[in-house]
Amino acid sequence: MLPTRLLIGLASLLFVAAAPAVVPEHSVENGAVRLEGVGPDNPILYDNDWWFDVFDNNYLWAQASLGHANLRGNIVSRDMWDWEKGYHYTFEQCWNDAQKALKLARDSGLKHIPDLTRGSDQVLLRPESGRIEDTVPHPSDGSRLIVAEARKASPQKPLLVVAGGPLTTVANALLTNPEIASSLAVFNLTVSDYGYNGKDAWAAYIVAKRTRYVDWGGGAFWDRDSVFRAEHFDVLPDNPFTAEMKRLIRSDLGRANQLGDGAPLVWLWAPRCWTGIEVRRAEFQGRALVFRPVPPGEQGDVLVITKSATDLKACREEFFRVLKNPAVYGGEASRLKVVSGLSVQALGKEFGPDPARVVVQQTAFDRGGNTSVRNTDRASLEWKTQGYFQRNRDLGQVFAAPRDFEPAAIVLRTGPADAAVLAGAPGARVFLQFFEVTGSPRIHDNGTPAGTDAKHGFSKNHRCDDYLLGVEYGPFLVVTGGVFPDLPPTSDLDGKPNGTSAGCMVYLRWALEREARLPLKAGKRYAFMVGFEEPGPERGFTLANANAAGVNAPPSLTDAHDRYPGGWGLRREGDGTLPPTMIPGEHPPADAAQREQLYREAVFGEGLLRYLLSPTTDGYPDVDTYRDLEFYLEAAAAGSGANETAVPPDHE
Ligand SMILES: [Ca+2]
Ligand SMILES: [Ca+2]
Ligand SMILES: [Ca+2]
Repeated sequence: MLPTRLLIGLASLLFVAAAPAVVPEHSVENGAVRLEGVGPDNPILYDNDWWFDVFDNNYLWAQASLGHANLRGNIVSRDMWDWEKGYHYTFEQCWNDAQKALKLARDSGLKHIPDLTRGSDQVLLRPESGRIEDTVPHPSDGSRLIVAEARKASPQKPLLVVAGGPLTTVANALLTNPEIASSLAVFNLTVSDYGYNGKDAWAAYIVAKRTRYVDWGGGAFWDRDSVFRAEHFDVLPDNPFTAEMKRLIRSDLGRANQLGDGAPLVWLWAPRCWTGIEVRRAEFQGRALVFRPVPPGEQGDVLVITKSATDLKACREEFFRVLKNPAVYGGEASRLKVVSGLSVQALGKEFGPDPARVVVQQTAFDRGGNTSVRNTDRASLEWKTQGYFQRNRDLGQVFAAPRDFEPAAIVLRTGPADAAVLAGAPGARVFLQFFEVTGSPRIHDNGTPAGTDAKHGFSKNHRCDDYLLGVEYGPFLVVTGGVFPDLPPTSDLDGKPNGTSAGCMVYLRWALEREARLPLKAGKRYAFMVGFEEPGPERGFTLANANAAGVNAPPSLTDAHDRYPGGWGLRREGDGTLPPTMIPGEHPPADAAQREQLYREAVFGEGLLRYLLSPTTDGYPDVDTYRDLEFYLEAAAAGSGANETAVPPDHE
């Protein structure tokens, strides 16, 4: 006889196996469909069979090129047409199609498009028993990529798989690793009865039953010429990537396929594209997957967006809003290079700048206060009763290049007060980013000129809410791989100051390997910025700086109070929302959607989204307009070693 505990275990296993699929949490707000935990910054995997019969990859890759999509991979799955007769197409035909599409995009200046990954090349066969768990899986690099990315995601912020081909690769991931189901949301246009992407119907059935699934059309297809016509594409700039789209829309295939498998993509960035949603039940019938209406009071499996609940004009507008943006094909975002090659070294409390190496410097610093860089993990974010989670922050500084040079290192200094080095900083990975700064700064007094009180900031002085307009920050280089040195923390693991100051006022040299150096031009303005690459508990440190925000003088960037008229301080906070959403209370709001919004605003965007978020002088509650970091920007010394001279620091 089996022990009771094992019997209970078996019973719960059986229950899990027989449980119906989870219908994605959804709502319709102001005529637009919303899915809980799904937004444009979720990680995305794109999975298709053919790459020149629809425009989906064009739209998604354009978003990736702009840095607006967290695209984690492109999977090629085989077109399963006529599989019963030995397959009509080979896997290699689909693979070659995808390779051609990728080359076309890259040749046309698009950046940040991940390489291709090989997905499934054979259908999943329905087992005799009809039970999903009896299906024999055929894992591939593609299904393993889905598993790996789903493990990094969460039920609150799932991995989105946008599929435009058979769902075989996704189904394999769910068969080999059923535990990823809750961190996944899958979108497809299946079109039964046994046509289009529904040819591996058993795989589609597995996905519909095992994870959150949204189907556009529910079995229907686009009407010819209904979203796009040839003349709509005239607004696009001319390059090989757009020429191919202009060709396709003039063909019978393009006129028939229209938005193809791309309905979920435009909706993700423009929710008004979908105006309504239906819960349906997925059933395997004969050899096809069908989406049945759910009788009142009974449970469904999947969400269906019907053609009549799709705003075709909104879909078209969103598509061209993105594809006509010249930045897609080589703008600011696509200039950004991310390379490794940073190392950070603690120099001690004394530092003698070497005049032969230092090209530009700012030596003044305030003797109190915490100006923090931090990247706190979600679970450890501090709640502020004013109504927000304390936001993660990168800090930086604008400077003017007095001559042509290649920066080889920047020396910065930890701050004077109790948050100088938090317990989670030593050993954490850090980055150094550079921007080109264009335009002419103008101070906006935020409606509080001299003689009135500031609206935010740590004092009521009128300067404390002033920010800068008229400048743009073009990111061009991120150097990763630095490790924060092993300085003694100034607080304990609970964030309580421990009364020590060995980590305060310590100089740190952020040095760039030769491959990570780029030339700067005399007379131009640039900025640098530092931060932690990954979030963690108690992950923060402060930077020494001089701040004239508390000076009761008229707004000016060049008066005697400004310690460095060549530039100003900068920050990047959370997802960049300004001003942040505030829902005051002793505790975070109970409403899950509100809480999620506050989390989203407090943490950095994923991947490149963070590095492409423009910095600003306008933070909350503090501004950097009148702040200058203590910094020493060093050029590579021609033919000399790295030894320091013993000149005392130039402090005033
Ligand atoms: Ca397809
Ligand atoms: Ca003001
Ligand atoms: Ca300044």
